[in-house]
Amino acid sequence: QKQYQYLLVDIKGQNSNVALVQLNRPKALNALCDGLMTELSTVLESLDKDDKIGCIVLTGSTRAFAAGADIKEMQNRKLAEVIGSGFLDQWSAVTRIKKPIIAAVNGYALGGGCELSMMCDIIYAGETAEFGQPEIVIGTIPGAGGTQRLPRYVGKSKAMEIVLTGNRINAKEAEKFGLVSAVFPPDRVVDEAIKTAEKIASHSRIVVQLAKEAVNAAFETTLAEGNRLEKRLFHTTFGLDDRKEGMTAFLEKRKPNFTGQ
Ligand code: CO8
Repeated sequence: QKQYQYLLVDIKGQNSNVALVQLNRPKALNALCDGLMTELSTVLESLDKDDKIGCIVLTGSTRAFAAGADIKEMQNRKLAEVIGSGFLDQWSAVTRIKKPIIAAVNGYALGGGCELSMMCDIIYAGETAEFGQPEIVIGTIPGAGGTQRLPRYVGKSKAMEIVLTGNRINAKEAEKFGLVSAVFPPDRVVDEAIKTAEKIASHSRIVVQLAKEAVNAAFETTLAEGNRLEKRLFHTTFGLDDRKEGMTAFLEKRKPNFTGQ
């Protein structure tokens, strides 16, 4: 296995087709420094290209998924410098990954940590997880989608409350508001995420990619445009061997053998 400074990367699942990426900067509660985010985007991009991998699980530690962007790194930055250097531009790499990413969140998911979890496609939480956008408390505002993705998950009033007060919400609340899709005991979250990832990885890779693209369009465009794109992507599946194989296997009452073609 390749060694990283801020990450642990492992291959999981009965068919070794799930990648588990663990943020590993325990001394700073996985604060997302430049080096960590650069490593993370490089690793995700290489997993995206790896034919053996069908789904990615992203997790942190029991204490923290990630406690935000690195405040030490930001403390003395000036306006011209952050604009000029495109400060934290590399974060958007996470949103360009074509394979599904499941965030398995234990402990703090704050600021950039909450935003990172929202860039993923599914969020599972441990019972002790806490989500929040506390940027306002330190004199700034969310900068990696917190003001844009959070309202799409939880609605305006709740998002405003979270962004304007800096208060944290717990896992149960996050589930109730629609931010996370399931809550598990802390020691089960990663395993449950891997189980779901294995299920996803058992489907056709290429069709999974089209499905992710279609659902994501729901957050980017109008209903009419989104439906038009969905229809075209649906039609596109008819150009794939895997579509024919899936339907044929169903009718022959056997398991499909997908090739990703
Ligand atoms: N950055 C740097 N270091 C951190 C961070 C952070 N975000 N969070 C915690 N740490 C460090 C602490 O400084 C401390 O280090 P040391 O031991 O050297 O003093 C260590 O981690 C442990 O932290 P605490 O002692 O504070 O642990 P507690 O259990 O007492 O508290 C908390 C845990 C509640 C999580 C607390 O650490 C905290 O409030 N952290 C800051 C949370 C926060 O404000 N996050 C938002 C940061 S701003 C942001 O994310 C902007 C995102 C913009 C993204 C833009 C992308 C384009």
